[in-house]
Amino acid sequence: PDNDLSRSLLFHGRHINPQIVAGLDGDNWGLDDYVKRGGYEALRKILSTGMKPEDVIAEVKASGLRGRGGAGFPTGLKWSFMPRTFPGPKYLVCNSDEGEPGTFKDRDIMRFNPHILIEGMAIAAYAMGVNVAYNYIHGEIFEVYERFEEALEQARAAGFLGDKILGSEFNFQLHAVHGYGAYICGEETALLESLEGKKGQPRFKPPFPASFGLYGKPTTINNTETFAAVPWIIRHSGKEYLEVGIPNNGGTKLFSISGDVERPGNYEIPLGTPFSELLKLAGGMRGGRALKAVIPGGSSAPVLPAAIMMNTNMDYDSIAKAGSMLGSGAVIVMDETRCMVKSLLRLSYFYFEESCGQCTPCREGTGWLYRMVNRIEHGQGRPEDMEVLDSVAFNIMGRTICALGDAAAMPVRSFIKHFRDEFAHHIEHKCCVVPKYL
Ligand code: L3W
Ligand code: SF4
Repeated sequence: PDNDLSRSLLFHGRHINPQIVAGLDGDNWGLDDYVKRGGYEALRKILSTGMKPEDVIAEVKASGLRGRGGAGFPTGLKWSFMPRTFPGPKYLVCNSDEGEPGTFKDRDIMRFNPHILIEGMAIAAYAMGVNVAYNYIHGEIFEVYERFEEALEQARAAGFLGDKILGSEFNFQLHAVHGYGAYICGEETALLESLEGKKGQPRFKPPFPASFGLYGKPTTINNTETFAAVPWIIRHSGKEYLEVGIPNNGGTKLFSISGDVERPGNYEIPLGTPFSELLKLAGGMRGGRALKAVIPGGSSAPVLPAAIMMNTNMDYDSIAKAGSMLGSGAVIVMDETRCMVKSLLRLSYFYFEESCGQCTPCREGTGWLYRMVNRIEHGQGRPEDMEVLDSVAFNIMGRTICALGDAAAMPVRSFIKHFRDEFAHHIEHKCCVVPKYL
């Protein structure tokens, strides 16, 4: 519910949206305010009580925290993949290369609460026996990069980063890296290539980064929001975090709501909250118009029609059951005036433009998809186009090095599945089904 702010774990106990944060930006993101809110207590707790690394991992496992970057992979399990003893360095990497259309949450964590990320990464490093980490920040986000650098300076000066942290034997260096602005650099192995100074192109998996990561060394990569959830889990407990959400979907999640709502922005809610409540938080549909469709988890997730969304809860399992993905939590809301062909055209162009070109099905297929949707939108569609579109999308899926191929194909298949009539209308009548006066 709108007034239950006690469950907001990441944003100082507030739901954040552009209206609320106006005027707050810059006031309370710094170290002193973070410490006043109980910040760095979790790190202090593990270092002063000598909590064992494996106990930290066990707590994260108990929390049910799942990766917030898109895949929803269990975080504690991922941490346990890191070899405990390894001759040579191991690395920790934060994926702040937020580039998924519709997603704008990680930049707000770094903008409004950067120390929560630093603390979360320090705890993760302690748990996995890592001494060096990097935060790879999307290349098109400038002021957030600068703020994070400032927060790093504050943390170093206060002894939360560096050698012998808080008088313990734990050494931890964290560096910010400004990325190159390519969507594909957010794919974890492309990000590693980019960090190494090479062209950001995905590697084959396996081997996974846990065994062959940065400079070929064991590496754990998590999303910004995933690390940011960790201090709360350690300060309270994994069990309490799990109980905030629902089984197998622990804690809160940030949802970036964009599109046809009254108050777009980031909202932090417990996993398992009905979509209808989230929509209410965002002020409802703009202008009182009817809801037509929702992309519930960033542009890579299949689109769902209103009737399904209004009966679905916002958690990994419910959204999967409804036929889509929670992904990174980017909720794109479309009202009755939106043309589904034009919407798909925008998405298809994005994937065509961002394909790194390594594999033929993705490099060529994204171009075919884009060009076909483009001609349908512009009144030159052919009767066989829908079948060809579906077949091209089907043939990309599962046949590429990274998930971008699937991400390009899934929206196409879901738009045609749920809004077939609109595509047929475009092809037959060479115009849009949505009345222009709406
Ligand atoms: C060791 C194993 N590690 C899996 C690790 C793996 C990775 C994580 C999840 O895609 C999704 C994608 C986008 N031994 C392992 C193992 N791992 N098995 O677990 O792996 P995976 O392959 O399921 O996913 P991924 O390649 O990380 C991510 C979707 O997210 N997406 C993209 C969002 C983009 C943003 C953004 O711009 N900020 O979030 C949105 O839905 O399509 O499906 O770490 O190494 N046996
Ligand atoms: Fe590059 Fe696309 Fe292949 Fe991914 S699927 S490696 S983006 S060509």
